[in-house]
Amino acid sequence: MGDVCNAPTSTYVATSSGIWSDDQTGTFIPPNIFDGNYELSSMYHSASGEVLPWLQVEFDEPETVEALFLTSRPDCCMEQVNNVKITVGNMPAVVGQPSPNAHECAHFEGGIGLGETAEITCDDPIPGKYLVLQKMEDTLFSINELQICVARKYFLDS
Ligand SMILES: [Ca+2]
Repeated sequence: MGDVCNAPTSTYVATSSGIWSDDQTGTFIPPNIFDGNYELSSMYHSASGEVLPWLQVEFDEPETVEALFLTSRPDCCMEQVNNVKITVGNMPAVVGQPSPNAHECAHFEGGIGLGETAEITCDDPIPGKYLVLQKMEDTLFSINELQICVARKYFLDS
């Protein structure tokens, strides 16, 4: 998909360090959302019975999050990306909860089609080290790909 962010002030951030969840189903592990692969085999999928399933991303260094491009699984179950709260904060999340003092970027109601990509813009750009996407209901949660747009550092100098 390439860099979909709003150049030159915004850029895609690739995370090499932290991405995790409470749990997942089989091989549908959290790092699958950053592998650039949009096939069904490469999604993240929560485990059955999880309470308010969530994904957490730890940036290599603090970033200012502006927008997300979220792609759903291609085969079925679009409701698995409905009702997701997106927060950014400086403290890691505790299990099942957003990080303490995190700020809400957006509440994504969902409603996208199979394998479609939604652009989700934060109400305001939010600085932080951790991004949490949390399903606000006790239902299955899946994402195929996620691109995170952050403010480009020092872009005025270039
Ligand atoms: Ca993927």
